[in-house]
Amino acid sequence: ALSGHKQWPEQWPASQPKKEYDVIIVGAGGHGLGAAYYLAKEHGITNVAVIEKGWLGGGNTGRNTTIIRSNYLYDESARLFDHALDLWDNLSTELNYNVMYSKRGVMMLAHNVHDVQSFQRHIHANRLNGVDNRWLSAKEAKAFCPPLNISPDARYPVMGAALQQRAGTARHDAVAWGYARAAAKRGVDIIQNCPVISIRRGADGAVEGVETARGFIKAKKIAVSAAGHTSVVMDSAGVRMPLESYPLQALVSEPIKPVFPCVVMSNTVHAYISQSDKGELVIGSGTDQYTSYSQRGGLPLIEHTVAAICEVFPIFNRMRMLRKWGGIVDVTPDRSAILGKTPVKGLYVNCGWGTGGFKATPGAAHTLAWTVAKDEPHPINAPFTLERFTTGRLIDEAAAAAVAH
Ligand code: FAD
Ligand code: PYC
Repeated sequence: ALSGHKQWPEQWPASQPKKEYDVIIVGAGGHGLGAAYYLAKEHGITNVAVIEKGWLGGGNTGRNTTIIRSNYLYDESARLFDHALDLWDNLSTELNYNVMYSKRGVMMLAHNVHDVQSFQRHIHANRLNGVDNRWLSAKEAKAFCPPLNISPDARYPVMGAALQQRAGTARHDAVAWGYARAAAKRGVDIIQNCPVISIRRGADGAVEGVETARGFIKAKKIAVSAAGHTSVVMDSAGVRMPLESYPLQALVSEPIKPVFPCVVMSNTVHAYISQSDKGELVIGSGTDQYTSYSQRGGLPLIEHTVAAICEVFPIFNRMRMLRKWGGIVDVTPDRSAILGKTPVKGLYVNCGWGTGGFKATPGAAHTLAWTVAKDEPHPINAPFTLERFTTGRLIDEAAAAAVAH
């Protein structure tokens, strides 16, 4: 640091766009960068550009509360999220970059009979799928997380909790940086500050390339991984997506000594909390109630969330909050992702992760790379089609998404 960072090696080169690529990925979040990495590493496809309108990792990847878990209800989701968890296990070694994956356990609080029944259903479904999840009484929940208020007089009494011990958190920026560095080392171009304005299609309907702020770039295949802006980018290719974009907000407190050993989520009170390795409490809300592309969101949501946190964890009553921010999340009608081919030849999409795609990053990226390379669904992403909204074969994960929206 005393060198003013002048002697620090470059992590990835600032690439200039070439005229043509085999694959262009729109969006340098964890999902897009990860897909580029797996395309290069597992499929030998290195003539790839990841094109980002801002700075890499500056979208939801760098704005999320980093909760990683796989306790979803349906078999399709269990396979996808558990595949991601398997990849998380070894990601730091794989990328030679410490993504600080910490399996500190995610506990979901039940505050009423509906919560108890719903979580117990999830626990049974998870265990049938080999996903770890177990029921804790209120006392056991407090033993696992001592700051928890389990008084029966509490405004939101705790009736028990579901605990996924293998779940936890990771350092979000490191995920983007690690994938970026590893992809660039294998020849991928990462082009920042270059908005994709539209996707151009030829007379036969297949993709031809992208119009960008720095001119037209030709590509045989295009994968859109643009999170909250996916519907806009896809619209330019003539594909209407079943997505709504909402702000989702988070905030952090001033840093304090370690007091909070795990992650706690409460869907009913619309709040979730963990403590970062820097000491800040990391807190998040439900989505704003209106669609918007503003990356900030409304203050009433934050007030509601902080009030709920103070009720459930009275020891935090006098904490000061340092900063808050928002990201734009892309929500599907069944709260599950859309991941794979589209009706347009050469066009692929990875979106609809809504409030919960960080945990899926390695799994989504890994299976998307497979689909782009082979032009066919991966067995794990095969159910997550765009067509399910016309066939009706939905994967309704509204309850497991856990964040109010
Ligand atoms: P992003 O990281 O958003 O990347 C998409 C990129 O596309 C962006 O960098 C954007 O700038 C770029 N882009 C968009 N349009 C264009 C264009 N036209 N041209 C070029 N580039 C473009 N998930 C969890 O699993 N756990 C959590 O705890 C969690 N908490 C969250 C808390 C908040 C406050 C928010 C906002 C989200 C949270 N999520 C969480 C959701 C998670 O962050 C996202 O689902 C995930 O990060 C999506 O990753 P991505 O790579 O697809 O998107
Ligand atoms: O999907 O686990 C999640 C999550 C937590 C906070 C926001 N999303």
